[in-house]
Amino acid sequence: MSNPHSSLDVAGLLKPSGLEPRGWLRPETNDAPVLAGGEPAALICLVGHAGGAFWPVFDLWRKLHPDAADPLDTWSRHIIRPIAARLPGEAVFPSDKPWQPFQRWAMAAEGLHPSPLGLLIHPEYGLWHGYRGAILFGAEAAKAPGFSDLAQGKSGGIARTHHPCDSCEDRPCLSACPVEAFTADGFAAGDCRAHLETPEGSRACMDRGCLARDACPVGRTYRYSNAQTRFHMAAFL
Ligand code: B12
Ligand code: SF4
Ligand code: SF4
Repeated sequence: MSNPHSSLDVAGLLKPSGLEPRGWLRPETNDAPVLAGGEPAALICLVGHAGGAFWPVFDLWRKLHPDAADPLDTWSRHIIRPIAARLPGEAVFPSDKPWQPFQRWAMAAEGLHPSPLGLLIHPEYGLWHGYRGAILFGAEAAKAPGFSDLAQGKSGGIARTHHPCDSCEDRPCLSACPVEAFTADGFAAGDCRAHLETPEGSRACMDRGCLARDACPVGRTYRYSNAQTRFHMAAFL
């Protein structure tokens, strides 16, 4: 009989939603998120998407649930929680407070690096990917066959990947923002939001998405559709 606790099953369980396991890591005990019973998590599976694979599934769901608050977060809980419970694990979500360090986990699990915009850049997907949740496993569940060979490294599962920004001389992402919101001190979210409320910002960034993100040449085939981009921009504002 095939073992239900396998990485392939996580992928299979997520597949109908357009989400996928994005990477695995074994956190250090003193840095691990704590499970409901007080035990530190021994294994973490990041759940997310490359490009807009989940968009048609989510878009249909939100049309059927027009009154749902924070629809993408609500849909993500609706999809990931029952899958986590079945494995068995516990789901956590990127917008739940206190914020879990999703980007740090992704750097460890997938070997990704931050772009100058702060978003992590993937060698294949570019800036067109995100995280919708993570499944935390206790020590016992993490020993299950299929999991035990995952993420053998101390804090991360795979070697660091090629960093596309290293060979990007012109850095078009940094010159595309009309209000120069990417500063040495980080992302000037207030300047960005103020621009989005102007007629020019509404015509450009709100309608077609962040011009800086869109200026990056990496992973163009994963670029979100304009409908998805508009949804994320409206949620950001
Ligand atoms: C607060 C927050 C914001 C804030 C502030 C973001 C900021 N740049 O300061 C606001 C509302 C402005 C924001 C905006 C956006 N965000 Co945001 N945001 C978050 C959130 C909820 C918490 C971040 C946090 O503080 N975590 C707590 C710390 C402890 O976690 P951490 O992983 O260790 O954080 C480290 C990294 O973030 C890193 N880091 C952060 N910025 C930078 C910049 C550089 C240059 C470097 C080297 C490192 C670095 O340092 C942190 C400390 O270790 C995360 C989800 C999450 N839980 O992480 C999403 C998240 C970071 N956001 C995300 C996205 C997509 C966006 C937007 C593009 C939204 C949109 N319009 O579509 C914009 C982009 C703005 C931008 N250029 O940063 C994604 C990033 C995915 C990716 N590819 O990396 C995340 C992971 C959410 C998700 N569901 O996937 N966001
Ligand atoms: S435009 Fe160049 S520097 Fe900017 S995120 Fe893309 S690869 Fe990195
Ligand atoms: S959305 Fe527009 S104003 Fe905001 S950071 Fe991106 S390019 Fe700049």
